[in-house]
Amino acid sequence: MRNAVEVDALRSWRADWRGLRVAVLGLGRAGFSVADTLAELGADLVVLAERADGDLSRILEAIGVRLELTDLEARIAQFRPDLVVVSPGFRPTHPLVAWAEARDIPVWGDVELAWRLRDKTGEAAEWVAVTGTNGKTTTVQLTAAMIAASGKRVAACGNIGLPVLDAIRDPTGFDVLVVELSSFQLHYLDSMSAAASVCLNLAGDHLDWHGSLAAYAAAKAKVYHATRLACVYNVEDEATRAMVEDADVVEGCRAIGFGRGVPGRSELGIVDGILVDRAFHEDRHRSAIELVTVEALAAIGMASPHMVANVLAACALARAVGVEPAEIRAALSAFRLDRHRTETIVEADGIRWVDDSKATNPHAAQAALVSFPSVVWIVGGLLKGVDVGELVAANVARLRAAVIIGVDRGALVEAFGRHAPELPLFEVETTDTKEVMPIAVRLSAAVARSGDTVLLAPAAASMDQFTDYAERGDRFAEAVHNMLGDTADDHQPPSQTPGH
Ligand code: UMA
Repeated sequence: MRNAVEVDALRSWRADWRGLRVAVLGLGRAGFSVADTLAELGADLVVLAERADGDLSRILEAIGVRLELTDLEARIAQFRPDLVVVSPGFRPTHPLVAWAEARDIPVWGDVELAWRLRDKTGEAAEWVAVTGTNGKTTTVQLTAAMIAASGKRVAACGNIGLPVLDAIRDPTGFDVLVVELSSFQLHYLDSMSAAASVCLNLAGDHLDWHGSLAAYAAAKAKVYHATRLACVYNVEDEATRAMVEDADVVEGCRAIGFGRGVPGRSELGIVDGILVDRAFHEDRHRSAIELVTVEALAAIGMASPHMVANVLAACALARAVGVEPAEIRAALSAFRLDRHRTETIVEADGIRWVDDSKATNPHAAQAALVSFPSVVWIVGGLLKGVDVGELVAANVARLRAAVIIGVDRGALVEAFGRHAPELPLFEVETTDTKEVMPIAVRLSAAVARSGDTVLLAPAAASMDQFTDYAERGDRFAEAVHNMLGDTADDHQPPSQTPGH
């Protein structure tokens, strides 16, 4: 057995992990990367999960790691771990997490473990850490593209899909990791000291997991802890500035603001349609340097207010780690947005069909809704304990009708009843995954008029009826094409809606 102090001293790939008794909670992407890494380091492991993917279970067996799927509380007690490493999906109130905490057994997330093992290839990569309620993935991709344009070896990892431990163990070796961090991962992360960090914005999300908005905000604020060079915050979101003010950072670390207005000193902003830097620039007291024009962003479908904010944040992070303005411009001119983010599926009979399935919370849905003047809104799914009343109230004027999908329809029906009693409202009651979108699309088509946008912006998670937001968006697009009677060959290629 090793005590908590001995476990805390394990801070390098070359530390002695052999024989350390570790219970790994969860066998998804994160849990597998943890088990595989610790097996390589010679730890004594058990993986505990309520459900597990068959392929991963077989690989685990092949590398000789024990997996338990039942009686988990009894198993963890029998095993008596020195350390618990938890997957992000486990809530802090989960009985296995509570069991460890009650016994002062350290509980780390997979990213905490990755931080401690980051020196695997000798010299550790710099970390650039990105969180926020919305825009994380796009900002991570933008930042990574800018850093790559400067000639450095860079990986985008974390919540974006590639576990950080996989990036650390990649034989290529990286100079910089741009790490997307969810509030779940941040909750279980304490040691990280990033070169540059950002919380893009803060709005209610994942309240069921965290228990309260205060707990969610506290998790997000941890992104700034011990940052070395630049804490980047959103000047238009007071909560993010307050997080930086309260953060305990390495001496000499700068606070850098970004916003869509004219920038003050140590800020990035916009002057006469040009994104400029008044932060990482010798003469910042008197002048700013040009990064890119809003017009150039419009050409790649990234001129909407929230996209411009993401670009500014990415520029701030990239500048913090030494990327030059010309390299930023080169990266942006080649950049393409991912699918399911205000993606125009097709325009037919004056009606535009738009997939923003990525809008898994009200804040993201709001960013999509403001882009269109007249909307038939397909909304709903798993609301995760978040209140949708404000979102409905703020958008009544732009709505032609609403089509409600998902399991949490009651809360939406109630919100529309209260804030938009006159609005035509349709409910899709089926629970059959294959049927939801065809019905929603038919209902939308019946009510949409020329000039309208039919917008899938659910403001909710997808797991009640779909595998993930990508499947939800794909089924929407398929249903639209089927209804319009076009064939796979004459589908318009996916594009982002330009200029909003
Ligand atoms: N499990 C339990 N009990 C629980 C929760 C999970 O037994 O209460 C087990 C499941 O049986 C399964 C495993 O844990 O074996 C799944 O773990 P997980 O839910 O933590 O998911 P992973 O596959 O490990 O993926 C995680 C992130 N998932 C979550 O945060 C829910 C992925 O983010 C991330 O890409 C991946 O690690 C690699 O870092 C996804 C996500 O939905 C994209 N993120 C949320 C979001 O973006 O809104 C936060």
